Amino acid sequence: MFEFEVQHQDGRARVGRFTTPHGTVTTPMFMPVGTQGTVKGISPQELLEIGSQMILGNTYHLMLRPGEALVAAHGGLPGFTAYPGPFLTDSGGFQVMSLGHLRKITEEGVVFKSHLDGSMVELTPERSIEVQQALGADVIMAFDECPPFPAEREYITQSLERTVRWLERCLTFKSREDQALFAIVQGGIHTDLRQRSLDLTLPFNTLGFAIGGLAVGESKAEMYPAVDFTTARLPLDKPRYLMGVGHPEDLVAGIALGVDMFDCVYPTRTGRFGYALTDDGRLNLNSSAPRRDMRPIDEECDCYACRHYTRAYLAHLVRAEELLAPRMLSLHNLRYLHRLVERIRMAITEGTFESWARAWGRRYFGGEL
Ligand code: PRF
Ligand code: ZN
Repeated sequence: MFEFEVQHQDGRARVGRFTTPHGTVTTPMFMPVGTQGTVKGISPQELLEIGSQMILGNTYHLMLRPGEALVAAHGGLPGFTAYPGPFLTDSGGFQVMSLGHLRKITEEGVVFKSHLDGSMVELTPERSIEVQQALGADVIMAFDECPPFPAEREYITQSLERTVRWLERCLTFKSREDQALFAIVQGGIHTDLRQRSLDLTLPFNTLGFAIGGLAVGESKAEMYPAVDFTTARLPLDKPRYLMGVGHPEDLVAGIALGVDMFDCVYPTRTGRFGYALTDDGRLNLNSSAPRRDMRPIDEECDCYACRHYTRAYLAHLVRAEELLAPRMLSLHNLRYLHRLVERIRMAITEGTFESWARAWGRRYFGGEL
C-alpha cells in the first residue's frame, strides 16, 4: 500500500516517488497546511491546479472542532474537505505547545486548556492515534514533544527519551494498515542528542522519519547543521520530512541535505499579510512601490494571479483590504513553492542541482551569496 523509491540522486539531494492509498506523489515536495480542514482561502480545485500533492491536517484543531467523529462520518479528510488526494496529519503535541495553554506534561501525555472554550483536554499517544485514525490521513505522525528553544540539555534529553516511549505506544495502539506512521527525531540543535534520538528511534523501522524540534526560534546557522547531521544518519530508502519548515531558502538548503518533504504556514500566512514570494526575494504589496507597477508579481509564474493581475491591482486589493488579496497572494505563494520544488526536481534529475542552487541563491539574496 505504501512504497518509496528514490529515482534520482544528485549529491545528497534526491527525487523520489512516494505511493500512498490516495495517490503517488513526487518528492521533494511542499505540503500546504490545512489546519482546520481547509488551506485558508484556497479551494481543492485550486490546490490541484497549482500542483499540491499532499495536504497537512492537524489532530489538535480537528479533535476540538468539529471533533474527529464528524470527519469520520464523511469518510475521513478526503470526504470531509473534498480534496481527493493524500493527506498527512500532525499528531497534536506541537500544536498543544504553541497554541493550547499547556497544563502538564507527564509520562502519560499532555493535559491542556482548549484555546476554543477553555475546557481541559487530554492528549496521549493512544488518543492522538485514535483521532488520526478517525481523520484517515495516509500519513500520520507519532505523538512527540517538541521542546521550546532554548531549552536545557537535560530537559531535551528527558523529552526525546519520552518521545521514544510515546512512539512505542503509538505503534502498539495503531490498528489501521492503510496509514503510514512516521517517527519523529528530536534532540534540538545538539548533535549528540540528535544521535541519541536516532539510536533510539531508528530501530522502530517506521515507513518514514520526520525531523522535529527545529524552526522553533534558533538561527539558520544552528538549524542547518542539525538537519545535516540527522539526514546523514537516516536510512536512504525512507522519506524524510522536515517539520514546519518552508521558507524558500530552507527548502533549497533542506533538499541539498536530503530532505524529501516540507510543510509550513509561511506561504499562506505571509500572503495574507500582503507579501508575495519571488526569485528576487519577497515583494511587499503593502508598500508604495508596486502601486503603479503594471507587471505581474512574477513574469515566470503560471498561477491565476500572475496570468491575470498586475502588481498595481493586487497592491490596490491589499490596501482596500479586499478578500481577493489574501486569496490570490496565498495561491501565488503556494504555486511559487511548488514551482520551486519542481525546478529543483528537474535539476536533480539532470544532475545540475548544486549549480542551480547557487544561481538561485545569488538572485534570491540579491547577489549576497
Ligand atoms: N513535532 C510535531 N510537529 C511539528 C514539529 C515537531 O517538532 C515542528 C517543529 N518545527 C513543527 N511541527 N509533531
Ligand atoms: Zn503567481
